[in-house]
Amino acid sequence: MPQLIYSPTSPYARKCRILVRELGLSPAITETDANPFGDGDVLLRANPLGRVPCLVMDDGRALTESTLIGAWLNARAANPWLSDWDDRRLEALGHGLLDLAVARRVEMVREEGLLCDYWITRRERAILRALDELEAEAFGQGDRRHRRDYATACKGSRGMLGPGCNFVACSYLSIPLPRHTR
Ligand SMILES: N[C@@H](CCC(=O)N[C@@H](CS)C(=O)NCC(=O)O)C(=O)O
Repeated sequence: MPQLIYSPTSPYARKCRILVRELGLSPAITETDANPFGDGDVLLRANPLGRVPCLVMDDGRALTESTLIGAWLNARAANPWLSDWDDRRLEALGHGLLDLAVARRVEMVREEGLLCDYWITRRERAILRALDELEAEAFGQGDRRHRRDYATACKGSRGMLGPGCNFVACSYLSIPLPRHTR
């Protein structure tokens, strides 16, 4: 049976785990919890990159990118989600947003004197630009709704990979950071 190696704190893994459930594939995929920073055998044997998520297929070969895993899961579903070029465009934007959100978090949880304002501010500016664009596309130019409304709109667009990815990115961005960060 295919095995999805994940960590509960990884938003990339969360994307894949949501898809497993939404696509009705839970009975056909086993899930194994592995902290990537523990460098455990199970993960390193499956993925030389040492990252989660990682999906080990029946023949033992592994898929090591969440977008690829998502496409693989979708291809196996009885009722696959829409994934045309426009949806893939939105998914790529959401995936980039997730990369920025994770990079910002990594910067912000460094010890006090190691925080780098340049990188944090650079990530934040890009996150805000991406959210502005996604919101303008969803609601129309000039419609200044609350950020939460965009996450809710994405959640409402079930059945499409792009909004699904953007929903996970928005939820990850709303997680509070530790106290010593700004
Ligand atoms: N591009 C990869 C990113 C995966 C990724 O960076 N996962 C993080 C957890 S959120 C990880 O495993 N980090 C461990 C490391 O970088 O050593 C994907 O989309 O799956």
